Amino acid sequence: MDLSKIRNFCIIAHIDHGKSTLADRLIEITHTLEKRDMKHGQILDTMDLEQERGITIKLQPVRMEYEFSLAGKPVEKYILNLIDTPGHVDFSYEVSRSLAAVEGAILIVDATQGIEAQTLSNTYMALNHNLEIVPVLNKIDLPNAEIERRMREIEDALGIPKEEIIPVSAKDGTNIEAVLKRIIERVPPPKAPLTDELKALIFDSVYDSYKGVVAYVRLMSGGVKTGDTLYLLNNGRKVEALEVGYFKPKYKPVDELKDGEIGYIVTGLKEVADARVGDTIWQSRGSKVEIVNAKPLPGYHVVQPYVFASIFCSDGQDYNFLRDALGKLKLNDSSLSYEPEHSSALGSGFRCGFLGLLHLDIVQERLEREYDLDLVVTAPSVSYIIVVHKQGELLISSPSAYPDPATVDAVKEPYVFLEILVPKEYVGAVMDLCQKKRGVNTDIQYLDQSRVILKFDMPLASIVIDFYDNLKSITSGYGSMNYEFTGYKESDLVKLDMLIAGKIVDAFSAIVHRSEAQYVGRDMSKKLKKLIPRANFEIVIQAAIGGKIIARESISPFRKDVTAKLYGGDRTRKDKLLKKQKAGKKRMKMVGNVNIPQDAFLAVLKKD
Ligand SMILES: Nc1nc2c(ncn2[C@@H]2O[C@H](COP(=O)(O)OP(=O)(O)O)[C@@H](O)[C@H]2O)c(=O)[nH]1
Ligand SMILES: [Mg+2]
Repeated sequence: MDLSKIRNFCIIAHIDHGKSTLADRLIEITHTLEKRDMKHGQILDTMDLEQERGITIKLQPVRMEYEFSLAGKPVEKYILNLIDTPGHVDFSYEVSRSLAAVEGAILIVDATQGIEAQTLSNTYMALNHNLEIVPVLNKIDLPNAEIERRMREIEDALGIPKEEIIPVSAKDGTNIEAVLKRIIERVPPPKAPLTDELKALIFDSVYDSYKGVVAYVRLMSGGVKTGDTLYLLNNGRKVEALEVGYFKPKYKPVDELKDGEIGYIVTGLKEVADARVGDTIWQSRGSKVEIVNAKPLPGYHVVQPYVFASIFCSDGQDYNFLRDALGKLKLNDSSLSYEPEHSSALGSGFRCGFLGLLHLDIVQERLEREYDLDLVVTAPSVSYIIVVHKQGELLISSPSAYPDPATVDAVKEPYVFLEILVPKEYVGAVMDLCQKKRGVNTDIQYLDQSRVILKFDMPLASIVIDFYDNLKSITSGYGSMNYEFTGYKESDLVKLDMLIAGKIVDAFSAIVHRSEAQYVGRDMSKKLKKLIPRANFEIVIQAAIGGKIIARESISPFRKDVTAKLYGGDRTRKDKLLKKQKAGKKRMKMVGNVNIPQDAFLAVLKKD
């Protein structure tokens, strides 16, 4: 294949600015799919969940062909490989992996919204990868589109000359052809390879129930044919290419994929973890290089989950179903982690790790819908590093793993670089919110005359619950944010225990900042007081840090017998009431001599 006829690019933008819709138009105009095959909008959002929620979760490649006459040359056929990406911060790993597989990026900005937090972070990422950026201003059909103003904004904030920005409407198709032409003109073709070896970068790896593990690859050098014997350089495995092909956007088998192209290889492997993203698929080809000397491509850093929650089945459902369902989800989602956990209150379940709150939400929804499970999911928290006296560091993802406080020298928590974009009149409110959440402001920049970029050094724990909703509400919906994990930092954190009738109830333990412990302890005590039924003795509820009580509530005993009111003869009524009480008891947990209803656990622990 003539490399000069190939263009590889991705589409990046803040969420909802129109990436998937623009991809639809490009697919149409190049006749990659016919109109009748485009049953719905955002055709590259292939999962049901993506369609229903109108968001892109996974990257999705598609190959298009387009005839064009470049700079007065005769009309020639170009191969265009596009990768659509998700806009939400939880899935920025999908974006960074896509960027490493291409030479250019269409950067979309919504003409009604302007630059938002992910616009900035995505642009920086694309520039870091030395990609040619094709700027597009979308939604110009809307009456509130501010074309002039937004173009100036892009010029000022991103340094992209106004004349280069292509105004389009992805919805009604205005100016789409101009985008295609610009890509062919500006995005460089793949570089000529420096070696004869086959080197293919795995930028995604998915599990298909018919094909097994399919590696999505960018061929950096060399080609690959069906039936070839190949090697994975990082894990040393030998695989056979059972099928190779490209994306239309469905799998389209071909005999051979060539140098510079984007396509897929069916590997015969059973788990996506075996064809890990970032690994290099290799073959010596015409070169004399032997596998021991072969150099893998740079690949990707491995992402770690930082947000954790426990998942349990609700009453009467089988734990084994949940285990199998998680196993199947994990086949296609290598960033999901889980390990078994037992809670005295909620039974057997799993402690699961996620990339963020939306990821957690989506996993929960997929488990419930695709596997028909009814789940209890606990409120999310983060992981901590505990420095244990004379023993070193311990990474824990659940407060129940917190060691004896007497042995703890220090506790570290995950921090993020948080970037918030707001109209300037909201700066004060955002500063207040972030300071309350232990954030430290590190920078303030004006994006233009009316909008400001605020940067913070922020504990991740402060933004995992409610933060985004708070930000939206204090900024009348105008604030947008992006964050990036920066590392673990020592903080004054303590383990807060809840005691009921003198006994610690594990499920209620939490790791909190010392300055917040009193407030959280009081709040929990009050909540539990409302939720735990009276007994014929006083029930004391306490919050404690390492044995020191910091909050206390008590539930006074009742004196009356419940059945006392039911005077005399009516035996059946009395029986009914006793039966009802018994049924109620089933969903109680005994803690010492106190019955705690399951509902109390749920009310305190449950997410939402
Ligand atoms: N009016 C109008 N709406 C658009 C245009 N492009 C996209 N949209 C709408 O904006 C929303 C988000 O689009 P989508 O392509 O899913 O955005 P993505 O998150 O960047 O992929 C959808 O409701 C689209 O129908 C456009 O040019 N004009
Ligand atoms: Mg999308």
